[in-house]
Amino acid sequence: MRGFFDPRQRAHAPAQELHNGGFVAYAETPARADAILAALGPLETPADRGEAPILAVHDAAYVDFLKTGPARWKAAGRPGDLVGYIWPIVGRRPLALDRIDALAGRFSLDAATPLTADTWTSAYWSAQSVLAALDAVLGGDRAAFALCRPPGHHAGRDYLGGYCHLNTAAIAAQAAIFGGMAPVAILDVDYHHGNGTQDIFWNRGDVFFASLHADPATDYPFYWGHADETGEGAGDGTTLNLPLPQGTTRDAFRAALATALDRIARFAPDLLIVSYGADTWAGDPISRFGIETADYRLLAADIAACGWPTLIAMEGGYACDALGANVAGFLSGF
Ligand code: OKP
Ligand code: ZN
Repeated sequence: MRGFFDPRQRAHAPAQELHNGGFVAYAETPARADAILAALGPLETPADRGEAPILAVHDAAYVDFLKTGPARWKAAGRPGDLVGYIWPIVGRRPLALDRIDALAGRFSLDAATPLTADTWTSAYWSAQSVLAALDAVLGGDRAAFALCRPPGHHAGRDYLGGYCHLNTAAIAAQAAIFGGMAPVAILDVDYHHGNGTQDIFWNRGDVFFASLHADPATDYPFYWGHADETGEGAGDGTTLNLPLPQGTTRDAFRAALATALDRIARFAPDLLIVSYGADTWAGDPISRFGIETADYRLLAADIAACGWPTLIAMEGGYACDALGANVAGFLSGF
């Protein structure tokens, strides 16, 4: 299977994140990419397909904020990385404010995703990697892998959060549709709900979004991923959320996966995009499922057995010592 990664995806490295009321080392590190590369061997460097596929999903004002925000933050005399600390909560009148502090809240979901001067570059090449993998599948490959780092599934049309800035799965889905592969299904098997992907395609009838994740009653992102969220308008019924309790192990996960695959089969997609997170692994430092390394091959084989052309986009997974083996195990199932 072909895989894609650009070395510029390493540059984004915030110093710390707000976690449980204190500051801790940022969990979404460049070392994650190195661990995956060590297990898979060198991956191909993507070509530059430009900003158009990104702007087909994300608002121009948000993209401008990602590009220019860190310099404006620095120019305002702020010593640390750019991070929001005030948010326009639901019900406030919308104000088009230009202060960088206001923009940081306007364009973010949480205070755990700082921006550095390098964030845009890394997020841009993460998106280029997913687009290169998509082209491999559009060209006839059975499956392709994009080492997306930073990840994408928490980012919405105009907001960052959960270590994510550009929604790589959504960018690939939209590009696939423009490329004539439709409808598209996105299967999100990261430990956390893919709120950004769900949000982007919430009222779309041409993209099915299915997600297995820790119950948002106990886990981030809390406000999304509940079982009663099923889409609206043209997208009514094209969102499927299967929240699972902390402690979930292989067999229960596999049963939920079968439910998701069955629903996707009824949607008859031209293309499957898998948002793959290895943070479902039993030893993950920020997650609470009990999937073992050997389980990933089996789970992936269940997906592969459906026969859809498949693009696998990397999302989370924070146990660097096991990350390479977990990703390699998952890809081996294809
Ligand atoms: C990103 B991905 C809770 C901190 C939560 C955000 C988790 C983002 C996960 N104290 N931090 O889905 O793997
Ligand atoms: Zn996750």
